Amino acid sequence: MAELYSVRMRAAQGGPHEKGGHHISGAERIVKLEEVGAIAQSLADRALHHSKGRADFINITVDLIPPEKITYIDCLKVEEHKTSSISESHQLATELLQGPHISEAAVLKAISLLKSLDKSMRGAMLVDAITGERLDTGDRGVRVSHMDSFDSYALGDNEHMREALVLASKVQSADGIVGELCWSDDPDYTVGYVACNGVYHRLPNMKEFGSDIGGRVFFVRSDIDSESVIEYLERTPVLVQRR
Ligand code: WAQ
Ligand code: MG
Ligand code: MG
Ligand code: MG
Repeated sequence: MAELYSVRMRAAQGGPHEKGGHHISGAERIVKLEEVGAIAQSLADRALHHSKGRADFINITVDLIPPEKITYIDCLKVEEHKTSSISESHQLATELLQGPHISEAAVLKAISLLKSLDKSMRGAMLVDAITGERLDTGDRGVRVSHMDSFDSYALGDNEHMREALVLASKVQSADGIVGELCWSDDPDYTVGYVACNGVYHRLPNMKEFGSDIGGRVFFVRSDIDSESVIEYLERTPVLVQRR
């Protein structure tokens, strides 16, 4: 099998993230050697032409993934929903997520955590699926990385959706994660989603048009060791397969 490389980009404005720069964009792919150059170029272009502003710091990292380190998972099933307001979307998100594994209180807590952000985080919050208690520390959040789809173009030509579906599929495949809530930080993109029970529920009107604040919450089972979940999400290479 051809050797695969992880190509990852993160970009900020006002200097690097670790020196207080404002996060503009992050994206990544897993590709064959001969695609590395073109993908690195397209990731750099994306950071330089982003609706959140032009990056003045761009970091691109490339590393080889040994084939035996890759985990293959199935893509979530997609369901589309229609709503006519933000409150209706948040209400529907709550109904879809709540169940035996996730309490209504935890979802309401998660929505209010996302709504009260005054700037977007780079990663996701971890929230206890029953109590709603926030489990991650610091303000970076958990950054899901080292994932791509086998056949990315089969997932459609909406880049936001393709990337979100890959990320959400990896997140739901983690042992101990039972749900996710997300909306974009891109000011012109108000579609968000919730994921649970093998389904990616697409929801319009998840935030105000023009807002550059978005975020993600991962709902975690109380009995799970969050360090091993974080290790899987941040470091284990995953390729998502069409089902
Ligand atoms: N790991 C964890 N959290 C992340 C990651 C990541 N790799 N990337 C982004 N986030 C968090 C971070 O807080 C961002 O501010 C927030 O999520 C939103 O990221 O049409 O585009 O990349 O079906 O702006 C969803 C709907 C689009 C797609 C989501 O998110 C559809 C989107 P964005
Ligand atoms: Mg993104
Ligand atoms: Mg899971
Ligand atoms: Mg974004």
